[in-house]
Amino acid sequence: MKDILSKITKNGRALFLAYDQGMEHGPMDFNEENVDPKKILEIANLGLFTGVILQKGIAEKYFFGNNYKVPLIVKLNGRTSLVKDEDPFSPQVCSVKEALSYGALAVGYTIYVGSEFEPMMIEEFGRIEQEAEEAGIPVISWMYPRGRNIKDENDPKVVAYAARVGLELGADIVKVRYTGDIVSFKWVVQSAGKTKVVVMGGGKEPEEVFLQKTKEIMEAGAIGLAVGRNVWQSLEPLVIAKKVADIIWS
Ligand code: FBP
Repeated sequence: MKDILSKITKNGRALFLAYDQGMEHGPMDFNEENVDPKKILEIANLGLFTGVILQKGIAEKYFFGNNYKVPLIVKLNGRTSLVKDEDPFSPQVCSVKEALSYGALAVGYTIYVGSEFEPMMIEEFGRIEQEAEEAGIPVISWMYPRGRNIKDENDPKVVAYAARVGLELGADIVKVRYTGDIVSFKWVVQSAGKTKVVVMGGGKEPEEVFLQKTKEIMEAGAIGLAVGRNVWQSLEPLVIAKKVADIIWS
């Protein structure tokens, strides 16, 4: 397991640019500019990011063969927001082998912890974890408590449980939601043990709120962020990315 994360971290810290929202939310997240994957890859490639997260289609059609220096992380499962099921399931749409063929240096997978389909996702993740281990690449699991059994997705107890499940299942990094305060988030990080923690960005917030949150997340012991909308929905994506990077690597 030595140094398995070194290709998608810098000095043990991470800043990933997430761009799988076109699948998860649809183009309503985008404007004329950021609807174009090429524009996002230009942002991701300017040196501040330690990874860009894409679904397979964009990895194949925009990343592959274009000599981008930013490490590619391929998201292996996905779903749309058009399905309004209370208990979500996110099926695998890409194999580890296919992700590697596009140049992936890591793979990601969402588990909706607490969903009635949790067992299927855990099983699928187990297989992916094994294949990634054989290929020598890290696995990031999006650990999202969701479904009828989850009363509050932000409940620190539930987020800590989700982070712990990531450790139990062998994830190298878990991506979780910030619980809103340093004390409760420290417990989330502790619960993840040797599995590293990154935090999802969420919907666009005022810059100062987002930067303050970033400081707290780092103070609590996370290794960084996997952020999308708060960067590429900004009028100046590189300016906010630089501010976030300065906090992460301070
Ligand atoms: P954002 O920073 O834009 O929130 O992206 C993080 C992310 O995890 C994406 O990878 C994913 O598409 C999205 O959030 C899923 O969010 P949700 O399921 O909460 O709508």
